[in-house]
Amino acid sequence: MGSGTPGGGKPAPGGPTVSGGGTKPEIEATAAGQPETGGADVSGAAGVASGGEGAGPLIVERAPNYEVTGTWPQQPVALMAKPGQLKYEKVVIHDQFLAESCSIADYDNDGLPDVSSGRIWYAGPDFKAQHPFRDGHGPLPRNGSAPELNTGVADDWADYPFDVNADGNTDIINCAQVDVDEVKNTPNAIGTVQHHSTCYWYQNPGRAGQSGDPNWTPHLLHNDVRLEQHGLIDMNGDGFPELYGACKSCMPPETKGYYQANQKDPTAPWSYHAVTGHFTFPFGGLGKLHGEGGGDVNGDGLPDLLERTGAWLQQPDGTFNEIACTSKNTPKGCGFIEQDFYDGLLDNAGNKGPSHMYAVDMDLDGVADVVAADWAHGEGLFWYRQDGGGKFTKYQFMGGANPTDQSKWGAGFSEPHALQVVDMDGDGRPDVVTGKMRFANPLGQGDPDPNGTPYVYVFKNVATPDARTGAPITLQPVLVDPVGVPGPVGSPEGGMGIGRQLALGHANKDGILDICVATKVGLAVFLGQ
Ligand SMILES: [Ca+2]
Ligand SMILES: [Ca+2]
Ligand SMILES: [Ca+2]
Ligand SMILES: [Ca+2]
Repeated sequence: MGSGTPGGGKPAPGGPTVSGGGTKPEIEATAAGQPETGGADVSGAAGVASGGEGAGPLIVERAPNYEVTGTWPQQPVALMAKPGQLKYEKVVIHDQFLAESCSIADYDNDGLPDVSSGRIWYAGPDFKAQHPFRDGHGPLPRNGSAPELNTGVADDWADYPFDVNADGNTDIINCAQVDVDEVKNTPNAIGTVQHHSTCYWYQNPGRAGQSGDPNWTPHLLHNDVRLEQHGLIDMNGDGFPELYGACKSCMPPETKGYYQANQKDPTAPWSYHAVTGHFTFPFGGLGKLHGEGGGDVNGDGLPDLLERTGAWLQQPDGTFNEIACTSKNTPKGCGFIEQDFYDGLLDNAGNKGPSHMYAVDMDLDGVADVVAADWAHGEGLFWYRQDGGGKFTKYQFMGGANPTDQSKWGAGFSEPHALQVVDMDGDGRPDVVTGKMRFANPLGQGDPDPNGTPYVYVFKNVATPDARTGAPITLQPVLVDPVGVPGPVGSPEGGMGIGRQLALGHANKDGILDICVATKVGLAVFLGQ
């Protein structure tokens, strides 16, 4: 084990100070990852915020939500989820490299979901009308040449829709890339490119204020947000999401954890809560780390943090510790389940790890399992079945792009740099959505099969045991893109692939879950049928 081994790290000094700590979330024990079925008429779905001092939870009316994610299955959704066939209609919005992430929400409150990506939101239902809402950059180079290590890096590595200030207008949380000097390196700047390692939330002025597409007011969320995967997760169960990531210069420095808003002052910066011990950031201190996520691993109703070396268990008072668990809650109050949730092989840099990680009950036995790729720039998809005592058995469900693996698993690609776990077809069983990120690194950086087809797949969770591995379930690949005779790789017809983050939700109002990807190939929505 290299640097970053928690055993060699320090406990998070002081422990996270979770305001409103001890607020135990009420989490339904229904199939995790399944979209909340909120009824079709809950526009204005209420979020619950702990606001008043000692006054109990404050009900806040937030804008309706159209996205779903495996790290925050309790979030209310504006539409009742309906079963689908895992067949998709592909809508290519554009074919440029403008961003590596997208989001689904109704930004103009006309009742029709829209899509945002980078500095622009695209109005539904056809996503043709473009509405810039911030500075940023135009098209970036994406032919795989070496300089693209710096020039081919978008200022949108993750974005999320959320009505941060509870005014009924959905805002956009945007996290930039982690370490490239954007002033020197990012071409086609439009105004100010969002500074590396920052997350901002952009305040939606509302429909009347959107006329002429003025820039939305930016509010700095935090200026030190590293690691290549982020996601929303409600760590304290108050209905307001936290954002997971890693901080380089917070105190203590070089840890993985999460960022939390002050709901009483929504424009204030978010505070960082270190969860893990110290990790030596790779490449002389860069934040190019991989693999983070979360979910309720030990079934106490409190979300826990996942990263490549194990699961960090949130304690009832909101703190974390690195006392290793030998079995469930043994010793009492233990906070760390040591388990490599990646290939565990040494890498010189220490940046290796999975992509987005989830604690979801995959085999519906009542115990949360973990889903993780082996290496975001490599090959192999896995889930880890947890027994009742916090021990994990690792099951593969896809390998690499070579013919032998393709034949064995029914699919094969490298670089699953973004991943989601959600019940996509409404059968109550959580499915896995991922694909290949084209040119996650430019050529010559050691990424396998760099010119391979950038696929998008849903892995359908079926109750049949997997004869190949002995797993109690099978994750069957269902090809989303490209279907039919593919066009040239690098064009939308050759496959969109996935970006740094993918979004699942309702891009139209038929209730069947859709997929949004923003990649070096372009921006597309896959409408579930
Ligand atoms: Ca709309
Ligand atoms: Ca708002
Ligand atoms: Ca929260
Ligand atoms: Ca399970």
